Amino acid sequence: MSMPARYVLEVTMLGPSGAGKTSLLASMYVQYSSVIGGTDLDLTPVGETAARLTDVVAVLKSLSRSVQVRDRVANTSALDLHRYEIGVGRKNRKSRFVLRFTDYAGGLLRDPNGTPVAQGVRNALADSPVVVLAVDTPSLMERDGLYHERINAPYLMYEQVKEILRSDDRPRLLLVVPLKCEKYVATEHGSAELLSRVRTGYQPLFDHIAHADVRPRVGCVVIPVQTTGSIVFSSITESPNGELRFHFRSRRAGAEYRPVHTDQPLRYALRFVLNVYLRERRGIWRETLDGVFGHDQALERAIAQFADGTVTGPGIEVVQHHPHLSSSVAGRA
Ligand SMILES: Nc1nc2c(ncn2[C@@H]2O[C@H](COP(=O)(O)OP(=O)(O)O)[C@@H](O)[C@H]2O)c(=O)[nH]1
Ligand SMILES: [Mg+2]
Repeated sequence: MSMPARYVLEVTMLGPSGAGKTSLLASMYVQYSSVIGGTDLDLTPVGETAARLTDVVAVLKSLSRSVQVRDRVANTSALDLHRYEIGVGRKNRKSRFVLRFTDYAGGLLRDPNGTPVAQGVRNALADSPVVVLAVDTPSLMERDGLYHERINAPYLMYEQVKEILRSDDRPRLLLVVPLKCEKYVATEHGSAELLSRVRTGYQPLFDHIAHADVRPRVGCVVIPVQTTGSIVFSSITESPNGELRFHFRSRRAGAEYRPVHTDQPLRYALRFVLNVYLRERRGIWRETLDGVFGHDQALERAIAQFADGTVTGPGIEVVQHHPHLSSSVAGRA
């Protein structure tokens, strides 16, 4: 099944390769059925997406059972564009639209000459009302952030976001998502520390979106997500040739795969997009969002209900409020 372009909602995932972007999608998808509860919403992977995400979950589950985990396994696909499509609709009905997550490696962004793939990324970025910035949390936190610039490339990410925001003045939501963060969010103090490191580690980016010309159209939420819930960072080793290895271990013997907050990015994203649709009757998103929601009020209600499950604290924080982050009236109609 392939959806016509007018029913596609782009979500771009920025962030270094190995941060855990694909795993985030996979955990979100498998957890989804247990978190949507009584809402009338349904997610259905499109085409190959189901098999690919299921494979990733199998890996994550086996990670949870192993004692010592080596991270950053061969990243041969640094220049590939990864697309995952998930259909969204009401229960027992055909999907109404497709969320297309474009997850790609930082390597693409470094390509100055604009290969067709890099160009594809730029187009997806320009068309994304929601941009997810994945953060490799151990690089940010360990050894006082020694590896943050090398791994997370915060300036490159800043440049990307700046470029999108300069190209037009559409409202946008930036979700900053620290991953592999189990060790740091175990306590309230740790969560606060993580948040403060995120702020300093990406300060030029936050300063930029807080600028008077940009602020009115950009919302930003930091959402740490535990994609396994059971594996915690343990140590970093660096071989003589400079190869970095991040080691993780099971929280305790037999700790189970138990993701935490994988649903939150999706809830915030859908709330924002639904509000743009309902409240901004003009503007460049109009055409996209009319196609996506198609004046299906039952779907609007289902999404609004799902979006009402957003949570804040500890660790999850709206760092820049935007009116479209507030609860939608559609859920109560
Ligand atoms: N320890 C740990 N490893 C993870 C977690 N999520 C993903 N990984 C591993 O990190 C590596 C990169 O993950 P992936 O989702 O492919 O990253 P991507 O390149 O950003 O899409 C893989 O080996 C995953 O198994 C996590 O929550 N904890
Ligand atoms: Mg990936």
